[in-house]
Amino acid sequence: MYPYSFIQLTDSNTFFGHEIVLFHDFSLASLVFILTAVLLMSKALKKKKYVVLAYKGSNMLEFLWTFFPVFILISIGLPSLYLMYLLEGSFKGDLTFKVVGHQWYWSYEGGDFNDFDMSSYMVPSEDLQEGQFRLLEVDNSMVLPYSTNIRLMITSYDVIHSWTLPSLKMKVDAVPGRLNTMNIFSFQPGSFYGQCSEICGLLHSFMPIHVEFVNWETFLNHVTEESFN
Ligand SMILES: [Cu+2]
Repeated sequence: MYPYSFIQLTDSNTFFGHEIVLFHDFSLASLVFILTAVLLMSKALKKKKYVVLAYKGSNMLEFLWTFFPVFILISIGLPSLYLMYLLEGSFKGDLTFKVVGHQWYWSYEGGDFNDFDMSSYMVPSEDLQEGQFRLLEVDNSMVLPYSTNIRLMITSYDVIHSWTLPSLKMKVDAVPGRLNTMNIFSFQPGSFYGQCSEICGLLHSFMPIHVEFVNWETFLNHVTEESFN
């Protein structure tokens, strides 16, 4: 069990996910530091003990109270820019899959091995088997090989949806008439769940995402042997 998963961000299973979590922790630490400093200062000022009656100015003090905020802003801004470029960049990778959002299900297309186009609907609560997650299980989950760079192309058929996997730190808007790309990578096998994250209508809450990361052998068997609708 991962003890902090319940109060912290979920464990990231991808490289840039670690960077995102680090950045989140660092920003939060900076925020707490600033908040504490401001609170202490306002508390100290309220006591009237520190009111300066005749203040002649100090270049050193002015330098410090300019330098420290600028330093904090730069130390937050630089990693933020770095992350932005890291996440924006998409490359061809070893496999390409297309994700299409519909009202209200996802469909996955791929042409690397055999052309397939499968729809992925939520399993209704009454059909759930023991151990399955309510509102998260789908009939056809996306099966991908782990430790492989995969390019996803995300678009929508009708309205804006958002393809989201918190455990992989992925969130890409599916916009009709536009093809968004993002690379997906997991360094371990596993089962990851997500939900549409853009209010898209009546059944918005009932179009979950389920991605299974398996080894290449299982993946090839899945892609070549099964017949997709
Ligand atoms: Cu949606």
